[in-house]
Amino acid sequence: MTKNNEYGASSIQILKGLEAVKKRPGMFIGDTSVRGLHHLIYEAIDNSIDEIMAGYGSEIKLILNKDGSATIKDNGRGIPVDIHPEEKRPAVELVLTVLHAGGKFDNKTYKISGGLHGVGISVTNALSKWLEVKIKREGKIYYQKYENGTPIHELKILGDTNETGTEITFCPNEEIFETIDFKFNILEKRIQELAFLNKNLKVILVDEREDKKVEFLYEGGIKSFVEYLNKNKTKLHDILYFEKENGKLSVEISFQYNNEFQENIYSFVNNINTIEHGTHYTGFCTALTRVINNYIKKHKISDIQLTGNDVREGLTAIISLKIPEPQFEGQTKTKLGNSNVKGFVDNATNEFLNYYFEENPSIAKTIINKCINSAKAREAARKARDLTRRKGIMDSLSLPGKLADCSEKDPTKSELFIVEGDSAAGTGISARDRKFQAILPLRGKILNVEKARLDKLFKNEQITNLITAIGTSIGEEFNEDKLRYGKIIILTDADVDGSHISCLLLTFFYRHMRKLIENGNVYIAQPPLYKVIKGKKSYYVRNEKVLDELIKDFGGSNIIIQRFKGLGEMDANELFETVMNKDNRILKQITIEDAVEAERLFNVLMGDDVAPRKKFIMENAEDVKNLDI
Ligand code: 0RA
Repeated sequence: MTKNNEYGASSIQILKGLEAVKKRPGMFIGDTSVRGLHHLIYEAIDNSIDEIMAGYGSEIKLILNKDGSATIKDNGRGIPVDIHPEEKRPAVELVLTVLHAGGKFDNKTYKISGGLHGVGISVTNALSKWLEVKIKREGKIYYQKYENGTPIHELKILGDTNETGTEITFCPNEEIFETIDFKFNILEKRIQELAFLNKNLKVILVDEREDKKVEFLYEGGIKSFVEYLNKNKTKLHDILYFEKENGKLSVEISFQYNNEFQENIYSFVNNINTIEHGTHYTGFCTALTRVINNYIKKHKISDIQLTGNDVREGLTAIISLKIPEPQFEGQTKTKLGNSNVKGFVDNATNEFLNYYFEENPSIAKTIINKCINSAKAREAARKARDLTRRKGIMDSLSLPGKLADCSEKDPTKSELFIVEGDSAAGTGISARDRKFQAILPLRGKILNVEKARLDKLFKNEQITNLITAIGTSIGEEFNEDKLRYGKIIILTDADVDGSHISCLLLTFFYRHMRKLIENGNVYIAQPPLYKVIKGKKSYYVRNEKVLDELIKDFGGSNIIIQRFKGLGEMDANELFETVMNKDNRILKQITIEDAVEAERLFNVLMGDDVAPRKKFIMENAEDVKNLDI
């Protein structure tokens, strides 16, 4: 075998099963919703990343075409086209039709990205109505087309070229997916993440449907990622970075403390966000706590013993591990289980931090002061919580006086509306079904928990009302079994102030009752902006676009348009019809697709700049995917 095809077709292991993919797509790509749909693109991109990270090529272009198809193009070596000796078919055809073939090419290095399911490009092919592959390699342009995963002609040569690379265009099968509409925002976020995780990789996303284009390239890699996450924050020192490799495993870690109170550590394995962390995260955290405690003792700074929570407060970090055979565990299969990783990352962190602290005593001191302050604040929070508990505020027997509770005690059947303003809450109380709907009024803005420590939270009446009504408590004491309402529905005016209140509440849930968001308990009601009355019929309208369409449809005559400036302008019947009646209300369920996005979002939402916040709310209020009608 010649040098340039030493990884060629003969090393492909053959596993049949595209039929299985079509029959049970969920097994291979998770689901057939928006998430699974985008997975088709990730599988293709992952192959290109492997090629580029192996040192061949420099950029990936993702194009969303006008006809609904997507193109993934790289300037790597091109998928091999030589004929497999046993199968008697070109390698590319096997890559595209045989399950897992792509990953088995190269046994010298390992396939690192792989995607969450790591199933290969043949899965994308199996779930596409059609797919075209174009390969530039060894002076020629090769081309083949597939329908429903099967080639419709042999690999042909289209002409000559002096370039190399792979281009795959596919159209998802609409009989398999709930939707085949690729979302620019989802893809943008993912390719930016990939650009952070793979330094110097250039990724371009072009949306031909809307004439939009973005491009990412980070020379700093995960250092740039930390810089991005800490962008609007007060940083305590320059970004730290180290990497270590032992032949099999390789880890890169970058981190920086800010003056806030949240832990923002994101861990990745083979470019996949491990939301539930695992052994790489544990290795890092264990070493961090130990090195800091040892330094405090060695330099006789204090006799305090810091906990993991103390040293992670205000810490923004990215942990990126590459490992040949990751084992994923946990509820969402995003927790790394490989036990040898813990010691490896612990050693690497230990080595770096000890050295760094000895070389940079002033930064060591800054970090240690921050951690000691966290420990003191944690103690103050504990005292405040004990005091609150002693006074009985957190006790479910003493529900807040403002809460109009429902009679239903089964949380799976009950709902809590958190309503902006006393007057709207009053209307809500008359409108609701008191059997299963409870109302908690909120007056004005609530505390911005992003900027407050726990001790302050427990002293704030609005917040303690919320905590007691919901029943679960917060933070370390959070207990989801004590949840009093299965649906927690935020109901605010459809204006900027209302959006702001929603954001503050979401921040609160995100930071202190995250499980409720993860479990899908939190919703935002979508009150209408207008009521359009024509004759005896009336229609509620939630955005200007729909209003315009209605006025088109009705010819503009003999109609009455009533605009609701706030919830307060609706009567009980209107409120019932639009946000409380299960038959026709619209609720947006809040989900944490991914913690990185949530973090970015909360920075956008909680920043001083109103414009991006407003834009987000407007965009998401129209998101019909998550509507609960
Ligand atoms: C296996 C071997 C070689 C390249 C690739 C796979 C490859 C796959 C994809 C998928 C998308 N883009 C890709 N680029 C490359 C190298 C074979 C050789 O030249 O020796």
